[in-house]
Amino acid sequence: DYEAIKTGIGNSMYTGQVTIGTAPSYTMTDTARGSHKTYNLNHGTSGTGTLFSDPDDTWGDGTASNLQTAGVDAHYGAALTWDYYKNVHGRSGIRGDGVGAYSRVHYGNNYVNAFWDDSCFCMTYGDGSGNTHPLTSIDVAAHEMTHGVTSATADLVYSGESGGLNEATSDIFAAAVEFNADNAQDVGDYLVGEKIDINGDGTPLRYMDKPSKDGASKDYWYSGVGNVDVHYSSGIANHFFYMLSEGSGAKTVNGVSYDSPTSDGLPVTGIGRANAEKIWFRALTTYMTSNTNYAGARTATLQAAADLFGQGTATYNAVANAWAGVNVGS
Ligand code: ASN
Ligand code: ZN
Repeated sequence: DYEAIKTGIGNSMYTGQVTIGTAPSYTMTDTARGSHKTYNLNHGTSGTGTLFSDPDDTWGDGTASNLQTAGVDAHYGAALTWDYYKNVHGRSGIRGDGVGAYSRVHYGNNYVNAFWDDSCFCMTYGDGSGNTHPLTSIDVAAHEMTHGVTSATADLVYSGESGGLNEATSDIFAAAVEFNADNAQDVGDYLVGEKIDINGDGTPLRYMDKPSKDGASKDYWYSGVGNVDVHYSSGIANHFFYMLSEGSGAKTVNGVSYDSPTSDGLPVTGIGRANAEKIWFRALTTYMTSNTNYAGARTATLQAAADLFGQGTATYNAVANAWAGVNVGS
C-alpha cells in the first residue's frame, strides 16, 4: 500500500522541538526512512508493546513523565542516523536495503541501558534511574543503530579486540551522527552519552580524546587488551579516531575542550572529521572481517585511506601516525 510521507511535531527530551515521521495518521512510522517505527513498551520487557499513536500529531512535552517524549527522541535519533548513513555514505538503511528497523522505549523500570538486537532488527531503550532520563539521546540512538550496521558488514565478534573495534565503531558513528545532526540543543562532540546523565553527576559515559578519563577505558593498545570489557578496549580506536580527526594536544570544538595525548609523545596532525569518517566507514564495510584485531584495523584503515586519498598522501600518513599515537604499529 502507498503511504504518504507525513511529519508531525515532537517535543523531545534532549533536542527541543523536532520534526518526526508520523504516517499513517498518526503513528510513529517514518515512511521516508524505511517505515522505521517506534513502540511504547510501557515498562514491559518483551514483545513490541504499542505503536505510538496520537490524534493531533503533536507528540510529547519535553518531560519524561509524558510517555511520548522518549518516543520522540528515539524516533528522531533513528531518523538522524538513517539520514547520516544515506547522505554521507550512500547507505540506505542498516543493511543497505532501504528497510527500516524499529525502536522500543520505556523498557522495564529504572533500566540504565539501551541495546541493539540483531534477532528483532530493533533497538531498545531504558528510562534511566528513577525513570527520569531515558537513554534516548542522539548519540545513544546512533550507537545502537550502528551495532546493526556493523553486524550487517564486518560483523566484528563482540569479544576480544574485535569487540573493542565493534564498540568503537558505534561510538565513532555516534559522534559523527551527532555532529551531522547540527541540533542546537545537542551539539556535536567527542563525548558519548553526555545528555543522559548516566553517572548522576553530569559527566558523560565515554571520552574519545582521552578515553581513560572515565576511569576504565584504555588510551593505548597493549598486549592483553583483548581481555578487558569491549566498552573499555574500544578506547584505543575512539582515541585513534579523535586524533585522526582533530589532531593530538589541546583543542576546543563546539565549546568543549579536549586534550589528546599520544603514547610516543609525537604529535598527530588531524585530517578533519569528515575524512576520518569516510576512512572508518570504508575500512568497516570493505576490509574488516569478524576477527579483525587492532593490527588488522590499522591495515584496513590504511587500505581505505589509500583507496580514497592515495598511498603516501598526507592523509594516508596521518592514519599511520594516529595509530602510532595509540601504540598500534609504529
Ligand atoms: N548499551 C550497550 C552497548 O550498546 C549494551 C551492550 O552492552 N551491548 O554497547
Ligand atoms: Zn555498544
